[in-house]
Amino acid sequence: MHVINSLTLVGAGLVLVSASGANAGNSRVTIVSPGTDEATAVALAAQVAPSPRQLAWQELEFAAFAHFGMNTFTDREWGEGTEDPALFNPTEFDARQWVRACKDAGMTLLIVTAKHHDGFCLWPSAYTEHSVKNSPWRDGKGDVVREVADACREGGIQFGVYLSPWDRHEKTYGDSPAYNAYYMNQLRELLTNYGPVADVWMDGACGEGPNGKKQEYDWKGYFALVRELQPNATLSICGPDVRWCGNEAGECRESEWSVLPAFIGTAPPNPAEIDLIPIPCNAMEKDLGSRAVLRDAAAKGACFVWYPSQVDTSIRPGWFYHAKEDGKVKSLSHLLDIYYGSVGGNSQLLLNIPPDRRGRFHENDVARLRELGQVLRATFAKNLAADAKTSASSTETEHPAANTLDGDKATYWTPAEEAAEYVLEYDFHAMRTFNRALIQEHTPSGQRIEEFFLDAWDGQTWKTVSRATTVGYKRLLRFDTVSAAKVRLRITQSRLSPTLSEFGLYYEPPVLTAPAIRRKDGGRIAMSAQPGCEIRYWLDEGKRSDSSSKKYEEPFVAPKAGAIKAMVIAPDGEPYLNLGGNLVGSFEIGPPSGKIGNRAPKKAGWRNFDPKLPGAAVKRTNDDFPLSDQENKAGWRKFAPFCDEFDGDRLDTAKWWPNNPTWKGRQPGYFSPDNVNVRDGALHLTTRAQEPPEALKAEGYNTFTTAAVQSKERVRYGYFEVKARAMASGASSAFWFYDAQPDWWTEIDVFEIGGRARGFERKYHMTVHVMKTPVTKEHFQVGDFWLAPFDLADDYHVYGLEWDERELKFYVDGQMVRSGPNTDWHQPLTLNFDSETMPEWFGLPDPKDLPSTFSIEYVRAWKKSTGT
Ligand code: FUL
Ligand code: CA
Repeated sequence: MHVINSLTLVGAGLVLVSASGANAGNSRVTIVSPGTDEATAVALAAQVAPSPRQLAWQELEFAAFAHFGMNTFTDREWGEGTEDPALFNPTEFDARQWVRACKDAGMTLLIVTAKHHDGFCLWPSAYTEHSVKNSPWRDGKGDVVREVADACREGGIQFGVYLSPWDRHEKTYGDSPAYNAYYMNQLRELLTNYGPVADVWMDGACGEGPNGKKQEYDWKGYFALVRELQPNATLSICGPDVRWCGNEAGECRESEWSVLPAFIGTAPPNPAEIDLIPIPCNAMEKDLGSRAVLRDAAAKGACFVWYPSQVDTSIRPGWFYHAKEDGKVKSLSHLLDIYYGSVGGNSQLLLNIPPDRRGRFHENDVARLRELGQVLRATFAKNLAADAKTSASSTETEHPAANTLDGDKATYWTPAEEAAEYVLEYDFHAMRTFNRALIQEHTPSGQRIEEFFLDAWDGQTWKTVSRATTVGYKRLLRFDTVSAAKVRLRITQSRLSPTLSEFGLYYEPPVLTAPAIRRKDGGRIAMSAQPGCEIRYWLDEGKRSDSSSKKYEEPFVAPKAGAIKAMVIAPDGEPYLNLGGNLVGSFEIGPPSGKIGNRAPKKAGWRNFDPKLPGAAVKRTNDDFPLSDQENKAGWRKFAPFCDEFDGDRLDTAKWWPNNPTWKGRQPGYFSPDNVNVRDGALHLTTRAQEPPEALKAEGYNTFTTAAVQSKERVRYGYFEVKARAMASGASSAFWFYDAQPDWWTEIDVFEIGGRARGFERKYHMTVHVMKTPVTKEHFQVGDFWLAPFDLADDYHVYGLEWDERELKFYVDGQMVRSGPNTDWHQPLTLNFDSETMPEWFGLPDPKDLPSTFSIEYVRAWKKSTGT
């Protein structure tokens, strides 16, 4: 450790250093005179801090780049500058769609290429004819920059511009003063006409002008103008605020220092000018800020400056859109690697998404951004260490360790005195399971940590979970899942005293993906999926196929032709993150030839029973088991995620939606959340003679509002029992299960009751549907009804569904009324209660019967102890 107290005079720089050195007033530059020793150099570097502008920029964390322009239409990466403006003609330009996709991923800033190297301007610049104003797009009246700026503001993200200094179209390029004036005129347009600009991105590319002369860029003039017009904007890459990480592949350094030496061995700049001049630094150097680098620079004399890293990379191989790269969008795991390396490695991530010729982000990119955002949100939703009890090996009274858990970057821990090692302990007093950690330094005090360890207590000893070097603004750690009741952070190397503003532990759930299908040696077909998951597969030979799935157990001999498709099913309790994407894998065996499997006649095996209720009704002796199995012969165990006694005064929104999130109801009845109530120990779904919202009229909703409740989780197999009373009107009362995935949509309607619909008063309808499976779009259903000896709307009855891998059984008041073989219902489904208007089945409800209410006293679910 290197402590310096009070005043230290170092060459031209006069630096105040407190004992801990933690000081929010630190400046972003320090001048180090030649011959300064290593210890002094390190202490000086430890106190260099970001400017407020840099700090705000760093907190943006994740930014979007949109390379769009002439190259989009010529399928090139670098244009010549001779392209005809008439080529620029996006057909469905939609900047709001860009912003939505960025927000889905968690991005907070969007930078658009107002002008790339070809000189074509995406705004109608007054200084050139080479712009959108001479394109057919929006009859020459369009302005991409305006629409992007507006969409960003509307969407609540920041807006930035890329303005290439290199210009292959402009005639004055190469005639230095004239071109510099041209460039600054364009900057002035962009920075005065489009509202706040958060970042001005300048690239250093520089070619010869038409006169054969090399253009000398007037960086100082450009920067001064940006400061004048947009004082809060950061100047990136060639500018003094933000440094290029050194590659465009998204690769990150393990030790990323925000403080580095510049102007090594040359006359140091006036510190007051540091925000206005280019910072000489070889961004591609492997090591920019280690002690060795500081020492060598200090020996020659240098200037230590805060110059943080930005990782810029594209979601596709190119910066611009090329249809041939539609299949080359970076994978989710690759993007996560880049995210953790950059945002989690003391850099800002600037990820490029090239809009296509429509002027939209392509579907593949949009889907990937959404997935990325889903994973990040699922991971960082909850700091699992937030309620830990903290302690530290040493603490400065004003900066206790609890400051690292308060969610506030401005508050921090720092030790009372310097030591060889600092230990912070987080005790949860209960087991926590995690696989990600977050550590942040208080950068307004400088960047200090050089090495640290994260250890977890396994009950007997401390085990190191992860080790890393620098932290800076943010360090994210990834490691295999750990369960522990306490962890500790050991800082083993630091410049001056370390500071720590935030600490967090998180759990990233594994993502559910389609099974992998391959042919093994010997020709048999093998499949694999994540641990604990089940694989169901189908054989598909085109038109007719076997839509019922088989469970994959072991490699099997493949049929001669057709395709094999397989879907993954996660175990209950959703330890996997379902991104809603395609969970079906497929494998082509060869051209179809003949039939593979024939489905059994659909009704085969279904049977009705007539237990002559209510005389034979079963008496309840135990609430813990299904009414049909009061002695629990089958070994049922309550399955809490799908149980609800509805005893409170509101719907438990952790479990249920107060509507159907993907369907508004069967016209004319509209599912209104206002018609869902929990009171008097039951859930009530009401249908009313009431006009739905005006805006829905066009979609055919009128006259009636009805109600729906859907489970947030999905479930497969088990025993499901409700005690319910159908509504006394012609609107339906239904208890059903379904899920409509793009490839797989099945449904089990446990009951659909017509209540007071004429002729339906006693009919208890049970129907199972297959809407589509990965191999067939052919819809079929098997349905029937049981005629009750009572009106179903008169009283509460107990209805049950027993659903396992082999069979489906339906119960009323504890007695079986129907059963059938489970040929097709192996998909995890949502549980639903609803009331629909059924104009073609029950007829529209008679307004005299309304409002009417379908009430559910409880829903209980069980699983067999064996798991099914
Ligand atoms: C580079 C440019 O040459 C590329 O075309 C792209 O704009 C990238 C972000 O910067 O230097
Ligand atoms: Ca804090």
